[in-house]
Amino acid sequence: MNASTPLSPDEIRSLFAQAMSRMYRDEVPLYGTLMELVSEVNAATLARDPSLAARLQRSDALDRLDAERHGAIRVGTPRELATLRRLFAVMGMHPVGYYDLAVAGVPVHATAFRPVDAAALARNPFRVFTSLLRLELIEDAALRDQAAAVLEAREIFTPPALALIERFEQAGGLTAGEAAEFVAEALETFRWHSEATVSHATYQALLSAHRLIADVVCFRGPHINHLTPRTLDIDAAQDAMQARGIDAKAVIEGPPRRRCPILLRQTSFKALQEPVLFPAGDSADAGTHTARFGEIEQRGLALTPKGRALYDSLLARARDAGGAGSTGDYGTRLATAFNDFPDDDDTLRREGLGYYRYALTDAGLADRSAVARGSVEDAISMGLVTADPVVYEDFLPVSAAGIFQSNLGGGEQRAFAAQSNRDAFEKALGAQVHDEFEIYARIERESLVAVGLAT
Ligand code: OOG
Ligand code: NI
Repeated sequence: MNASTPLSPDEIRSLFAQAMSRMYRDEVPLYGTLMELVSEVNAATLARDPSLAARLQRSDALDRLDAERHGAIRVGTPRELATLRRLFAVMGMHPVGYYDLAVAGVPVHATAFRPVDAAALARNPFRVFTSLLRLELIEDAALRDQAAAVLEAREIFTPPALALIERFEQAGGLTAGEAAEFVAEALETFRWHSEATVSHATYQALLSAHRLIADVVCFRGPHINHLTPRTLDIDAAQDAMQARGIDAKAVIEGPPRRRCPILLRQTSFKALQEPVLFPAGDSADAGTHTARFGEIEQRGLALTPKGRALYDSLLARARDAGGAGSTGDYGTRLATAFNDFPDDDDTLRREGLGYYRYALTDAGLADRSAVARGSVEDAISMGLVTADPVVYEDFLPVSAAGIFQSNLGGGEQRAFAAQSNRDAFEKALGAQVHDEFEIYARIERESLVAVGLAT
């Protein structure tokens, strides 16, 4: 390759994801333990279930499995969010979905930066859940103004990172040398800083307004707060975490264990209490901050709007039933509620509850005209075509709120009455977020076209 040939955004994303993983492993050694544990559980799961291995291979998910993870950051201003959008675009990551966490007591709204097309996802699906603080939810006006002033004064990107973003936008790509520099410079934005930018008193005041506000406002940058590998068996991984004495969250967020996994199940280990120095004149005050944690997740079928509506209603049923006079623990209620969600791929597909990706079998490859003669169902029943679940690449607001809550350390629970404000979020972002359902529907449709069952 010529030194001036641009590297693809997919390649830059892979380099960045690797660099981020190395950095976080150095910063939070328990993350390294988690990665080992997940890779052992995945190897055992695949050895036990060759059909799962074959299915993942068909849908391009096997090769990416070990590299697969998501991270999360929280920023404070529209300018920071808009610049992150441009930074992630260099790596082929685009904003998908709008998540309002205020209803769950967390004063942020968010999107996920991730690759959107099937080829890019197969290469490396690295995603970053990115939240924007809603300062307007701080009630105390003086404190709100102080927080805004602190945020306005900081610059979370290095000058070379900003220059390389512009270079990418003008040239339409970065050379290998530029990409390497970009990755190193971009990493600086996500690094942990053990020195706060405000006094201990200001930190405390922001902390009591909301712990998350202190986390966003008091540091030089939006430190990556977790990096999550993908496990094929989250129950086994949760047991393994507990067996190693890792302080795991009690409840796995999301749907219950099923034969056909849907959406996303997640669990985390509790946030670390880390030493921080707060500036105090010529010296510094010692204190601590609780922000960073570890998380693992299992991903399943991407649901259609119909499937998602069913999911939301069953989850609400399990959660609401926790009130007075309810019977059973949460796990039992969840399992009971989800008895009403079909749990075999044929039914899920035929009832239009999830998205599937179609591929020709050897027999189908040998006789493509036979495929085109009948319906999708015919082609499947004749063994000419397979239908495999499209993997859910996004997040779940209720789960995200649970993860936030369990890691804020203060056990606080309060709902903000604020309206969800997608328009304000998109204005800050400087773009509209992609619709996740459209992306999944397109992946399904393209696979039908490729096998000759749609035009
Ligand atoms: C993000 C929490 C959301 C997930 O996996 O749902 C998230 C945060 O704590 O900043 O990462
Ligand atoms: Ni997460």
